[in-house]
Amino acid sequence: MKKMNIDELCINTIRMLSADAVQKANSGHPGMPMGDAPMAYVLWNKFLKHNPKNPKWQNRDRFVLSAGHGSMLLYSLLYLSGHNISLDDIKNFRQWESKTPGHPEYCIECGIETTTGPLGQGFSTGVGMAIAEKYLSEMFNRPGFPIVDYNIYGILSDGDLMEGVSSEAASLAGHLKLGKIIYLYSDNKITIEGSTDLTFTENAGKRFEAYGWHVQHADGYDLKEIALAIINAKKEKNRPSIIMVRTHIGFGSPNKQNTADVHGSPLGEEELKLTRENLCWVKHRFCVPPRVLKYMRKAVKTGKEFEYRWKSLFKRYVKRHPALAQRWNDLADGKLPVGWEKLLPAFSPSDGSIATRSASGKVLNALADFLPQLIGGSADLAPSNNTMLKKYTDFGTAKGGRNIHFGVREHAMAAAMNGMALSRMLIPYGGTFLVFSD
Ligand SMILES: Cc1ncc(C[n+]2csc(CCOP(=O)(O)OP(=O)(O)O)c2C)c(N)n1
Ligand SMILES: [Mg+2]
Repeated sequence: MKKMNIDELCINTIRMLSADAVQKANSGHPGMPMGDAPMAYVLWNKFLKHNPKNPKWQNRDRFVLSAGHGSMLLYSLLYLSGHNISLDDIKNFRQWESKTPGHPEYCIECGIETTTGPLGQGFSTGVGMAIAEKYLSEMFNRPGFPIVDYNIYGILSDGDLMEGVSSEAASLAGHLKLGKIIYLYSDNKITIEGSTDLTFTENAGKRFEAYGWHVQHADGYDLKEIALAIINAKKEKNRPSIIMVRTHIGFGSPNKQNTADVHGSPLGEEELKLTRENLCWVKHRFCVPPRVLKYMRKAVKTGKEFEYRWKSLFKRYVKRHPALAQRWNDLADGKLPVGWEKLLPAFSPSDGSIATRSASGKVLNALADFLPQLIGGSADLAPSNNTMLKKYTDFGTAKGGRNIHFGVREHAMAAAMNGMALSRMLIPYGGTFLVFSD
């Protein structure tokens, strides 16, 4: 076998584990993991701050595979970095009740941050995760105590950028200056029906610039260039970042690379064999070289250290800011203040009729002072939906503001609320008129 350096070995392991699992299931998407393995590897190996042995650790970076059809990429990364996904789980890809369904399903115990598959949703859910990060950091961080400080990373595909919901969410994220977002877009110029020449010829980078994003370009096979772009994106605090990464779907497959054929069906026994030869991967099915496992499992050690350092910080925080620390624990445990239900206004038929939106507004305002985790707004209908928390300022303009002006962006609002709820600390709400769902 050709001598490969450790990076090549790890990347090819991800590629071939993904292609083998899809072949065994006789169903799935090998092309995206094969093309995107290098950028995903750089991100997970060099940047992602997570603890595989405690995937719930609150201050972890979030990773969203918005292109959920490429699920085998995520499962390979989770397995290799020591999360609760085994090689047997990978061999069970797409089987009934397996941990590795065709598209990732929310399972924080396994490190899966959100369900994805409907294109554009992961992108937009990530925007909600960034809103949560900003709100929580404004609530809890004090000088010398960055209790909340994490990035929201994501991998996107052409479909993610074409879906309308991501345009709404991108516009909102740019407006709100959600600088913690760092998305890598797999610009492979292929979708199911063929070349993007058929459907998608705009200058997406310029579009994101116009939304107020920080836009960079990188070659999907130049690991240094990808790493540098992520470093730059981390430095950018006031704009969300997108890195337009030129990739090749099905990289390594001699006859299917750069074709739509490799998007959504197994390579086939013959092409799988040729791909192994082409990548100098004359190894058995589901082969994970021990060196690769050892190298990538260093995430277990670094993950423990990340969390340990954060816990030490939190210990000092408890002493210095005991009330805030108590609030943190309550929010993290999902505890509501004792007797909160007594705060609810009572409505009686004898008081006359009241519109539900008006009753809703009274309830929200009665609870707001006691539930700092309550945050939300409306898609430009606050005066009508009564979503405004009257004593509070606007999210994004004043520190600690909690009235979110979603703008006329109902789809983004819905997805962003999911992202906020996934913090498992906040209780988001959003208002519009149900009839618009028609
Ligand atoms: C909302 C939504 N519509 C349609 C689909 C079906 N679908 C899955 S992948 C895909 C497009 C594939 O192209 P791309 O997003 O570029 O992914 P790649 O083939 O490059 O991996 C489509 C239309 C979907 N998953 N979600
Ligand atoms: Mg594509």
